[in-house]
Amino acid sequence: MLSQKVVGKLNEHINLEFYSSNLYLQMSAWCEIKGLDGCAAFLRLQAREELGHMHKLFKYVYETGSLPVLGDIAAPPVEYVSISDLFNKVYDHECHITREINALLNASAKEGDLSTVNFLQWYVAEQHEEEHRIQQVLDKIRIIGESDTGVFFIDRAVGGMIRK
Ligand code: OFO
Repeated sequence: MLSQKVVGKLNEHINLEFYSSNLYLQMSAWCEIKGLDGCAAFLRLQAREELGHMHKLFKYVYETGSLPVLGDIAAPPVEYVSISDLFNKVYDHECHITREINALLNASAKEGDLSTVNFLQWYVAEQHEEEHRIQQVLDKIRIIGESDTGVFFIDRAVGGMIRK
């Protein structure tokens, strides 16, 4: 049984994961129309994973006898200046999500809700992995450079990072 406070925060986080999925799907469209199909595929997969994170939370809330509630989801931005601008925004967003997960975990611990603390450990590990993966993308962009040819090789490198 979850406290109302924890349920409210879990529901807020369900929406954030939904937003993350929409954000990355929208970013994939920007990449597609620029001919960056490797980056687009990387972001589409990321969008699917975020949807999975949302469903995992949704299931946890109803499995513990509470009602998951979907709220309004803001529209994501549609324009980016460059591929580095886009991936810097992915990185900033992931850092934001990490802070939110940490706050959620701390709030659950304060409520003495050890089941939710335990459940959220998976998200802590996932955030670590995602921040690292996006940092790797930013490293590749920095090393290769964003000349026209550079962007071609960045796209190939990012496409090659897709997890099978
Ligand atoms: Fe949902 O994994 Fe990052 O944001």
